[in-house]
Amino acid sequence: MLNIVLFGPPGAGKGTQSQKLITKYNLVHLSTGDLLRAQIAQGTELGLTAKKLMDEGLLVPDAVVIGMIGSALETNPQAGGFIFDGFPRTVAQAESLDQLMASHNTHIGCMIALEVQEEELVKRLLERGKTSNRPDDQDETKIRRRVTVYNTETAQVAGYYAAQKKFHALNGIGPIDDIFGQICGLIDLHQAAKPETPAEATKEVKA
Ligand code: B4P
Repeated sequence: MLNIVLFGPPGAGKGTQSQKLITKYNLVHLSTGDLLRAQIAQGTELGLTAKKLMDEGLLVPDAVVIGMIGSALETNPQAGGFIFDGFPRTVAQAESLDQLMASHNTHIGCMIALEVQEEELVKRLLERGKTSNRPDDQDETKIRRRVTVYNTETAQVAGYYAAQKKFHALNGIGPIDDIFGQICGLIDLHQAAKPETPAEATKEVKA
């Protein structure tokens, strides 16, 4: 099973690359941003609470997003693997994801981080804001707050995966297809080097 965390600041290209990756590797795309926006669109209580925080560029509480990911894993029992986009965003979320993966007899294979500087992020998100109807994309102050939240609360998640030797960083600036090619190169190397599941790893050790 191939489980990948796609990481990076807001606007780094996570959603964009996820769309291409799910087709090539037949993965289920789990974007906490998309799941939260679906709750907002349905007008649920969770969505109403999340909207206030998201519109201000702040993180939604860990328990909310962890619960959503847990439910999404339950509803996709046949998945060949998952791409986690925008999750985990805190170390507490990363720890919970490891527990959830273990409870499904699988694990995170690798984290791929897209590195993009703040001015480029602001430019991309303001551009997207012209058509996305997302309040968090339409105001430069809010976009910069999201980048600050990333730097103060989320960036440390990279260290969590680096400690497990699962962290890889790529330059997220350049043509989308070139970046996609580099991500695929990393995934293919990872798949060639590692057994797919802990169960298979055990088999391999015994053989
Ligand atoms: P998300 O929905 O995750 O949104 P995002 O960080 O803006 O990234 P996204 O994937 O959409 O953009 P992409 O980089 O692909 O989060 C929104 C909010 O939800 C958060 O602020 C938070 O409030 C809440 N939230 C979500 N997950 C949470 C969690 N786990 N915990 C707590 N709160 C959570 O693309 C951006 C733009 O760049 C696009 O227009 C794209 O076309 C363009 N682009 C991409 N690649 C490019 C390239 N190579 N060159 C030029 N442009 C490019």
